[in-house]
Amino acid sequence: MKSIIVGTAGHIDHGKTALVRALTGIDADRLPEEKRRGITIDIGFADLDLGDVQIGFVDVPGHERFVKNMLAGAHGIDLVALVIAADESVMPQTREHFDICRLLGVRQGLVVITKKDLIDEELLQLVRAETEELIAGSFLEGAPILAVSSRTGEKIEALKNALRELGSQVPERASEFITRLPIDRAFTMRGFGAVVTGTLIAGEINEGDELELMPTGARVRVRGVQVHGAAVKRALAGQRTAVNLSGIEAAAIERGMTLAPVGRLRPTQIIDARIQMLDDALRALRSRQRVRVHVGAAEVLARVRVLEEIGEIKPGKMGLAQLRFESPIVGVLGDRFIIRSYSPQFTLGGGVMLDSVASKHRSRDLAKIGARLRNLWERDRPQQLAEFVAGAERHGLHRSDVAARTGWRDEMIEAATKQALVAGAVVDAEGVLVSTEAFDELKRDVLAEVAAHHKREPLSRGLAKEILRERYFGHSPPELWRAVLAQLEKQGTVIAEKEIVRLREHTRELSGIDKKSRERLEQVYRDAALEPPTMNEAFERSGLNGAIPHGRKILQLLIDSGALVKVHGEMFFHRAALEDLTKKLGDYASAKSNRMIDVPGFKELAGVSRKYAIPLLEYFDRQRVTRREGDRRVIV
Ligand SMILES: Nc1nc2c(ncn2[C@@H]2O[C@H](COP(=O)(O)OP(=O)(O)O)[C@@H](O)[C@H]2O)c(=O)[nH]1
Ligand SMILES: [Mg+2]
Repeated sequence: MKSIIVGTAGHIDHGKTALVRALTGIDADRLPEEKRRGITIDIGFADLDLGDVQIGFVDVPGHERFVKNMLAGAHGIDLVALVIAADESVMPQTREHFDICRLLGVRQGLVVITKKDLIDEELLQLVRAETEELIAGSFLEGAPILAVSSRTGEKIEALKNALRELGSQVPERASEFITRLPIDRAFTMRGFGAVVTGTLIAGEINEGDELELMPTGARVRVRGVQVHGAAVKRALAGQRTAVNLSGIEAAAIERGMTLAPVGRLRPTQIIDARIQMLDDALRALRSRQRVRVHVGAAEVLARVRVLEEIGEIKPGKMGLAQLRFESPIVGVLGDRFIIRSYSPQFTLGGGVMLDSVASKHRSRDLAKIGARLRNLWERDRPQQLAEFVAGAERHGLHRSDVAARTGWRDEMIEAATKQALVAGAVVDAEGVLVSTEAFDELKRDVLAEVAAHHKREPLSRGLAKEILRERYFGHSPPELWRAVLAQLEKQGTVIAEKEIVRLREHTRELSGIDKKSRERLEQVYRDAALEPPTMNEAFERSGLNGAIPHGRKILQLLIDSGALVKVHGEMFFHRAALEDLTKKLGDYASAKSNRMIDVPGFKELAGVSRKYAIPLLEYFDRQRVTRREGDRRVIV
């Protein structure tokens, strides 16, 4: 069994609500005011079981003042029933609703000419002709046009058959998208608490699910689910769904909010989109213009920034624009929306969301942005993913960032990522996706920076990692920095030590004077043997005391080359002295059966005072030459 949503559309008083009643027996006008005035003000619902096809009807108001409400119901429909009264034929809202359906990307439907009982065959032919003219060249061209009477019931059965037939052709809703229920009603039901309703446009909702109410992010739990007025364990995409929620008051929920899985969607106030203007839009879309945007069941005000060189999108034209919303919305790549003028209100056009988590663009980047956005629109999923990643430049994207922009399920993201990786468009930097281009650039910059450092300071061992990280990765995730460094190391171009990075080929070249200084400094330590001077004394003795920073670098060179060993703090020993002592310890041990030595014994053996004996012993412990046991050491 298949569930589809059928939306009515058409001018006021053309018999939409009467038609739904004739088909289903349900009066979709549920508000007392609607009943009193005999007009539809808000969207209403009814359902019809046609055996293999279950239809959820969304009946919309035709009055021009309530287009806003019409829009809250018109998104997410599978089929439109465009209703035209035989006695009035095509009227302004017939056109406006039909335009809206086209802009929302509705792909299938039929035309119902109502009130057949009021006119003769000749007039009916005229209405048919006008109808055909209206739908020529649109998705409805060639669709069934049925003349019926809701009053007499004439041709209502034929209409049901046509709906069943069309319904069976409606493609299954794609399963690779995360659950989304744009909310069109929220109310309190005594004994149950908060209930919301909407068209489940993707995914499924199960009893017991934990969901998130967007854009506020409030956590809610599903206490119960109803589809077509009956309790079910699970609602599926394409069904009119009522959800009983716990953890929230109905008063905190508004039409236009969206129920979604926890942590997947992201509230946003800037989107990039492709806009299609209506041929008869009263004016062009211009930058800084304030508009009403209807997305899902929501209506939000926004400022326009046209992303085209000419600075506007003329009636009948298509173009790119950024919308900056006055309050947060949620949406993903491919979501459709309608744009209406602020005041007086009329429909200007519609759009498709491309980047739903966009940032402001610089004018000089327009060409680049345009190319990117067009790719988002035209390409396949791996390329779309690569395009999002490229747009994130040196920041890269986590998979969750991709999810927020696309609404794809994890499996879809994984599949697209794999293909983008194989194509070489993106790099997986320890979980962060970054474009191959940005990754290579980062590597080049790091290399250049390290090389420049070596040039500036030939005696320095390398550049502090922290400086590099801050300079190039200050605003990107830490994974990216680690991945770039790891890659450079793997390629063998750089060597990363504890805190510094250097080029592999970097050798510190010494001037003639420096070479002499190094020899003298080494000699000072060699001569001092097991009683080395303090660092400053050593600099003094080797004539380096006038240039201490320089002396330190030379000292570091001696340490790096292994000539000097740091034993404790600023206490350095010449390696030869340590090797001699190690040998002496070995001889001492072989002469003793228990291989033990205490501090006085060690002082005597080494011929040093306690000041040197303790650091030396601790050094030997660390080197596992000795092992401490109480006051004494075992010579290992
Ligand atoms: N004679 C006749 N009147 C109809 C028919 N369908 C609807 N009407 C009447 O037209 C008026 C408007 O109908 P309604 O369904 O409320 O129109 P809506 O505004 O498009 O929902 C009501 O008075 C209906 O009784 C029909 O097939 N024949
Ligand atoms: Mg109505």
